[in-house]
Amino acid sequence: MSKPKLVLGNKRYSSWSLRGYLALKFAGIDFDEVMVPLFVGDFHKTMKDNAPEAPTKVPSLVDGEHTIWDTNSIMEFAAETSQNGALWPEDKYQRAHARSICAEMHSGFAALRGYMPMDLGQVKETSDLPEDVSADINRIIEIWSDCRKKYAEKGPYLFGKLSMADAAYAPVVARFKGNSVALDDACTAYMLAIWDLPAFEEWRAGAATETWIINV
Ligand SMILES: N[C@@H](CCC(=O)N[C@@H](CS)C(=O)NCC(=O)O)C(=O)O
Repeated sequence: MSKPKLVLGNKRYSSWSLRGYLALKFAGIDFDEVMVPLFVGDFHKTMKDNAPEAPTKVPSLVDGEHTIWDTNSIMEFAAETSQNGALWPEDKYQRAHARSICAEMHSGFAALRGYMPMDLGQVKETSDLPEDVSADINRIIEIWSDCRKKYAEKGPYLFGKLSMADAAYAPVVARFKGNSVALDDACTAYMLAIWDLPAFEEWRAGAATETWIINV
């Protein structure tokens, strides 16, 4: 049987693709990758050629005749197909909490996304942040701090054990590191725990080989 195929964008820039990739890696699912460089040539046609049922956005996952798109769905599918045990917390209230923060990430933080796009190729100092960007950062710090306070005894990730919530927030780690956002000790420790995940290291190694430059 052929492997599922993850259609993804540039590793340097594509934050949604990173979430889909980590979800599959956390789940221990073996997959092939098809890279569609964003904003290069007829990239929407290339996305469509690779995943005809999906919208012209990355990531999408093609598994035989089935296509799964939109990152939250890929995370759910990966968790259901996991070879590595549960990737949502076992307690139903903690699971609901994890899904709440994933949904919040999926539908929110527009100011942060716009002002600090993921760019794994650069690190800069940032000062005088617009108010809405600071508000998004403060909200993420609130989410992380709350999780770490509640679940620290179980391990170093948002819900102690690694979960899909960590895949959802991994691009924020890249944004915070790339923009030298100051964090307290607990959030810094969380950020480093995610940054050092072997799957995230592999992703960054891939990003480092890319030659496309997008003016973000
Ligand atoms: N809601 C989608 C968002 C996907 C998305 O916006 N992907 C970006 C790249 S990170 C994209 O494909 N952009 C191309 C375009 O908008 O034309 C998801 O969760 O997967």
